Amino acid sequence: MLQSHVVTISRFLVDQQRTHPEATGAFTDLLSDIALAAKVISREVNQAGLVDILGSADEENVHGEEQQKLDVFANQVFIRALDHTGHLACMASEESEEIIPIPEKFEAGDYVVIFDPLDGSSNIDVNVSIGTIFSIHRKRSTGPRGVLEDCLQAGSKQVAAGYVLYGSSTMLVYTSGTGVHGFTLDPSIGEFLLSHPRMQIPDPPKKVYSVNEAYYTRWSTAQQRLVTHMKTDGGFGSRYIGSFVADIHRTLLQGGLFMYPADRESPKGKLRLLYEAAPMAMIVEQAGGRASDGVRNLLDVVPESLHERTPLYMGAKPFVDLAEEYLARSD
Ligand code: P6P
Repeated sequence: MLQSHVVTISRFLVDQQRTHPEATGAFTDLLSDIALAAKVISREVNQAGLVDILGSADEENVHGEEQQKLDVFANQVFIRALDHTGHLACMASEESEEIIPIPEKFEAGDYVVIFDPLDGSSNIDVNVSIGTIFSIHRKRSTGPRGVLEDCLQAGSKQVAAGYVLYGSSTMLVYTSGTGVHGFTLDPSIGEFLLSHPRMQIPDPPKKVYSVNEAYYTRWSTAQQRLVTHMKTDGGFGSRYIGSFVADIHRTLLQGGLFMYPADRESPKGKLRLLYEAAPMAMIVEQAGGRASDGVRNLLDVVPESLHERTPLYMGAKPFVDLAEEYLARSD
């Protein structure tokens, strides 16, 4: 029996569009296309153990990392769901060195979508939750189609941002600047249903830090002092899944502080600014939290290249403030 309060993502997007008289419907269509891609990827991810899609694709992505077949599949699904809609000026993906132009045979539009099609793919074979992350900007260049500069915008310029978490259930979480909204896929009807309206980091937040402590010896003294404080007199617990989308999703729901610091071997950390840090920073800030590179707000960072990395600290505001305070102390 259909409950009266059931709201599909399509219904939600149409209702949201009504609050913007100037809206043309392009954004609504774009989010609907992303939701479709998410359903297709979710189906494959959830069957990964059942069909011969496990294991690596014997190819390497732009970062020299062994490409899992699901990475390749998810990248293609995202591109094919969006490239013909007439809403995009161009795209960019973790799996593609250069920007992805809209084929000449298709009309181009005003939006730019930058995405990580399947983050955490090294977790696929051990059945740990993985995710898709997307960032949406408006085209800034004056030409007919998008160019690199349209992708190299500060996170504060994002029109919207979101992620899909392929976990015990598949969730799509997004913000377009008026709150964070979570939808859970009901596979029996193939619909994303509103399950987490207006997500807010709890206040008081749970005292949990989330970082890979295996790199402790590579950290700065200030970073070492921060984590030592949190695990001793700070009274924090620790949770680290090792899948960015899952770690951030938990942080949104419970509070805490997620960190991927710079270290001696990775002076900019591991995570990417454009399609990991910036979209999640918009979401976390819309949920009442903060996101920093350790020194300044992540949303203020202007990217210089598509795949640049950044240290990142995101979660409950008091804990990000604490991290910046410790990191500002000289060694
Ligand atoms: P580490 C997964 O490989 C990933 O890209 C993110 O999802 C995750 O947060 C991070 O790397 C984990 O990295 O160095 O702790 O294994």
